[in-house]
Amino acid sequence: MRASPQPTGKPLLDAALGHKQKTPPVWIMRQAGRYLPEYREVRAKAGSFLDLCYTPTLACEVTLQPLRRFDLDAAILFSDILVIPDALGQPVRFAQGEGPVLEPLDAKSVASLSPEKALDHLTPVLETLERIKAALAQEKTLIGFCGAPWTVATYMLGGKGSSDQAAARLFALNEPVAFAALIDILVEVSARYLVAQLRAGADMVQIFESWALNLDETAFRNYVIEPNRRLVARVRELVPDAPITGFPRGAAGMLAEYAEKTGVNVLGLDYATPLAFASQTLPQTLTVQGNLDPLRLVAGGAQMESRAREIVAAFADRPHIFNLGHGIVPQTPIAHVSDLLKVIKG
Ligand code: 1CP
Repeated sequence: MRASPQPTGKPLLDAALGHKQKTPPVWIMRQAGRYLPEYREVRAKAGSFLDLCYTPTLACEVTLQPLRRFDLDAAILFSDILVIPDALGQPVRFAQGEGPVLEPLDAKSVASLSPEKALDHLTPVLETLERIKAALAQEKTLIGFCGAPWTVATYMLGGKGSSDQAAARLFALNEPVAFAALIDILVEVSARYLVAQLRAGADMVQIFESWALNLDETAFRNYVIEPNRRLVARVRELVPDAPITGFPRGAAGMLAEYAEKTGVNVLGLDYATPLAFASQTLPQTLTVQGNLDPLRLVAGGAQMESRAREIVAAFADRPHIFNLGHGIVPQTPIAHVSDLLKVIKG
């Protein structure tokens, strides 16, 4: 178990470092986004979604928007996990109302990715972090992030989001050499990217493994745990003690093994994770993050408030960061977010 450094005065970072807080600090996955009219306004004038990600003044502005409305304990860099394929020379475009579209890789095209130039392409994202850091109140935590190698690979191999990741799962089985080469590239580039984010002002970083679903235990160990373990280790070679959150969505019975083998400080729980299971199987010194169903926030009212209280009570014996169990959705009423924060913060 890692020794906890001294408290920093930033409640969310302190919870991540293992210091239990009186009330759980809160942030909301995808807290900048389409449920906010001020986001939609900036998004409309930015041009494409990636133009927004690569324009530091605008990306900084939308990062800070949710903190002006709500008493959140962290800002999360406004960007996307798919800037990595874009930076590797596999262009990404976001079709209106459709999500990401890429030209899928085959075994040969893996070799033509350009990891050496990737970080140059991401300079505007690092400038965004510097701007956010300069504008953010002292007690707020700044979170950087990337997608985990497997999750990013599912988009690079499938060319779009999918519910079963079949293209990537088959590629891994049929083309093991090219798959391993792709994962190696993603581990190294993502590690250098996270290190650059920490140096540009991020207090901590989150690895989004959004597609840890649909994998048997052997595949889970090979595609999820091992690359996440290598990514965490590589970041800490360059920034010792870097505070890192892992969010392996859908990990279910593999959660404890994921946390133990990767060495993350914080384990993000999706909303399907039963509270009693989490508190019984995860070590009490591990910080947990989560895990309200985003649709409970859409519906709001008494059901939302009682479930939020159950989550807080279930993790009262350990460091806990309150969050949703996946991203906030565009149809969420803004008033429900304020109601939720009142329940958590009293
Ligand atoms: O037009 C728009 O405004 C596009 C909507 C949008 C937004 C607001 C996309 C497209 N990405 C983002 C920002 C984003 N993406 C953030 C910003 C910081 C925040 O406020 O939280 C973050 C952290 C992400 C991360 C991300 N992108 C993930 C991991 C988290 C998760 O939700 O599981 C994933 C899977 C993506 C891919 C992606 N980008 C955008 C969409 C619609 C998707 C999902 C596509 C799919 O369902 O497969």
